[in-house]
Amino acid sequence: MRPQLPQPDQVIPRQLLIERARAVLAANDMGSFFRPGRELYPHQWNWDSAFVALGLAQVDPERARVEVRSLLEGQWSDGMVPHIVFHVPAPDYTPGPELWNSAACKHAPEIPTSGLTQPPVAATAVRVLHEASPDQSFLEEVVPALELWHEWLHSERGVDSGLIAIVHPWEGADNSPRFDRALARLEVDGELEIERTDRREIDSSERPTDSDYVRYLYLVRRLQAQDYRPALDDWPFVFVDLTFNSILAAAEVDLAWLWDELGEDGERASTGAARLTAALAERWDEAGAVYLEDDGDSTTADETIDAMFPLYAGVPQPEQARRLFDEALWSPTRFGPSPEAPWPVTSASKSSPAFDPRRYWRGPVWVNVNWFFIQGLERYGLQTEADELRRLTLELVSRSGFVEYYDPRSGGPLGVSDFSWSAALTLDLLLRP
Ligand code: 9WN
Repeated sequence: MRPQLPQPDQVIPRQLLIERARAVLAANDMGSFFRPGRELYPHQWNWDSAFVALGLAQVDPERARVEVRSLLEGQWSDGMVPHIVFHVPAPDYTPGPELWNSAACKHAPEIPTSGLTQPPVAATAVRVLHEASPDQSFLEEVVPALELWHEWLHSERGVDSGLIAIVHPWEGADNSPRFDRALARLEVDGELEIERTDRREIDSSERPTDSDYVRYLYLVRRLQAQDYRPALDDWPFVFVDLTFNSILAAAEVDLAWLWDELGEDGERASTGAARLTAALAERWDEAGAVYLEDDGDSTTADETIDAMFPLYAGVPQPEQARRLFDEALWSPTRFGPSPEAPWPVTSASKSSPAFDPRRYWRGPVWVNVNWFFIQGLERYGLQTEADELRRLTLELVSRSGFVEYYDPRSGGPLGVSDFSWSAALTLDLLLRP
């Protein structure tokens, strides 16, 4: 029997939802960039800005273009687009520019930035933007920069399988249980060296632990000593993140499409997409109906959404996509709706001992994650399934507002309130034809 799903009794009218989403974005607009949220995130984050540009494509494409330009202002000369760009001083955020000290690094731009990157959503955002509001000169301006970033990901972070690796949890879903084992292997001693501003306004039960933070900062210190360019064979945290790789695979297809719009050959990007897709396909696990990570068996203890992300990049065969939906994404014991936790998609499997429905990437529902899976399901023609996930996602934001993440049991708000990407992706879900 199907679990009892929340009924749309509290859904607010579509027009009002659009207005509320736009109001959240207006409040987070810092002029040249959007902060992710007022309480915690005063700077520009990489994939947050791409999501904002993607959502704004339908309502304010000019502002969306400004967002992409300002993100690319932080690009390093070797191609990396950093995970944070510090456009303005904001002493209330740690770790801030002084910890990263990008000025000391060979490839860094003038503007202070972090030394890591984040999932490359920007090419996808630029494609959505161009489809909504074509602007050839904007493409001429930004496509070469995106090309450089993607090339850098392959050359700097490529591993033997053809996939790419991340070198810090901040390049992915911070405290996801999928990083636990790799983080536990680090030989770290010492105390937390900074005051954590993240817990001033957000309850500590919703954020990463101190033990996680000690490890994050230990990695930053060591990276800094190497200009943030570690040799992968000599680095203690090399994680082949399927989420990152799936997002890159889809973004490569979008980048090739953008080159085509410019009348140029996007051969490198198409080849990159094909290589990633083929390597991801190798990770299919027939028994678990999901994809396996490098760092162990994703059907064991710490299974997370990572195991399903190749759906977004169109990696599964149609029959594998069907199984992935039935047996994992919508399974009441894994990521789907269940009587106790009716809101999908949980960021960690409910069967995982690490599942924690309130703590950040360890169980709560995220709007961006749902957005990725909606795109994936639609790609496979699983329209009823995509529509149901879209309906539940819209109902969640209607009930609880555009917050950072949601408790899958109650649908209640968690983390930062008035969170930019939750608002922006709602606009996309509601308005993109
Ligand atoms: C560290 C801004 C960012 C998101 C990340 C999310 C979180 C920062 C944090 O917030 O990361 O970069 O303080 O934990 O994990 O995905 O981009 O919204």
